[in-house]
Amino acid sequence: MISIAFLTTPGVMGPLVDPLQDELPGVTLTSWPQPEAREADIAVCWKPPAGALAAMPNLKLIHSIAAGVDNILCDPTVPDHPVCRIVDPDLTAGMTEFVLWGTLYFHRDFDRVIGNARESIWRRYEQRAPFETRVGILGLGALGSDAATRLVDLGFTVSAWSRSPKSLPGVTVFSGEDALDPFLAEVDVLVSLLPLTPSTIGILNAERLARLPKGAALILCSRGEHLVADDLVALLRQGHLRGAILDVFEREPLPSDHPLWREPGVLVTPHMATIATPRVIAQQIAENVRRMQRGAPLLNQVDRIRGY
Ligand code: NDP
Ligand code: OXD
Repeated sequence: MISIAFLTTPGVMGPLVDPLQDELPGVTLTSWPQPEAREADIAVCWKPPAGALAAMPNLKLIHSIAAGVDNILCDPTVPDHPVCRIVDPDLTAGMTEFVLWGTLYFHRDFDRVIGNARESIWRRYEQRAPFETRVGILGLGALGSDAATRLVDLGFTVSAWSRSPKSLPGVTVFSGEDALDPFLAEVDVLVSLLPLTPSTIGILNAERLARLPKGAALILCSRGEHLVADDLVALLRQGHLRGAILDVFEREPLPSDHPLWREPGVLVTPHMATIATPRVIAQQIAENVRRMQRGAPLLNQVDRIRGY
């Protein structure tokens, strides 16, 4: 019988227990650092302790409970087993909702109106048509493509940046590092949906953010490590950038005394852009366990070389 070990931060494992037992009757579930966890065949991970996966001699499959796998691959000792992630229509729909909300927050001036309301200021801003707002999406994968398509449906002018050339109806796609600066130069609302890899860490730094037109805004939904937060704050204070919605941070939860909570123009959200349900996570893990057992190709396996 198959055995699964949870290598996660506290609180993550509990809600997965019942759905996994329903999906895989008879499965043995353990949790790191229990001694039995070392003997498990499958590791279910979110931020596994460094070195732990390398210490599991029977390990055959490493499964992220999230779309991102940076929390696993950041450990150079991770053994060379398949690593799979979560891709799900409802997870995608949740991210698209967040991106649409964030785009409208700036496009319809809610950032300004909410600030004005706190000071009882009645002020209307000139309404713009959606095509007048250029939304640029960094990353055109499972999440970025859906958000881009829905923004096109609403009439926004949409561009995107990916590593390899791509084509998506209504979206102007830029690809490769050389295309990043020209892409940024034409963006009013920049949405980050990149995976965190050695090529994308710190990508939103002073030099890149300064390429955005004056008055542009940022929606950071990817990972905190993509952003050099001090550079963002400097550009906000200089008036080059208008505002930012930050959903992800280098340190989470963001400490209550962190200055970003109080930085004018910054709205902090608690890594909630989208979240897969325990039922969906369990179904996808179980499906991959069954595939592994019968030697079938796994779903949503990441490319260890690319890092996503
Ligand atoms: P995918 O792997 O499906 O897509 C990644 C996209 O990024 C691809 O288009 C890829 O290009 C592009 N990309 C990767 N590296 C580069 C690079 N160096 N230069 C240019 N483009 C690059 O990922 P998902 O869409 O599923 O998820 C994206 C990220 O969203 C996750 O990794 C995670 O960090 C974050 N996330 C955040 C959540 C939240 O609640 N805040 C929830 C879920 C995910 P190409 O197409 O050419 O391969
Ligand atoms: C994810 C996340 O990667 O929640 O799924 O950030």
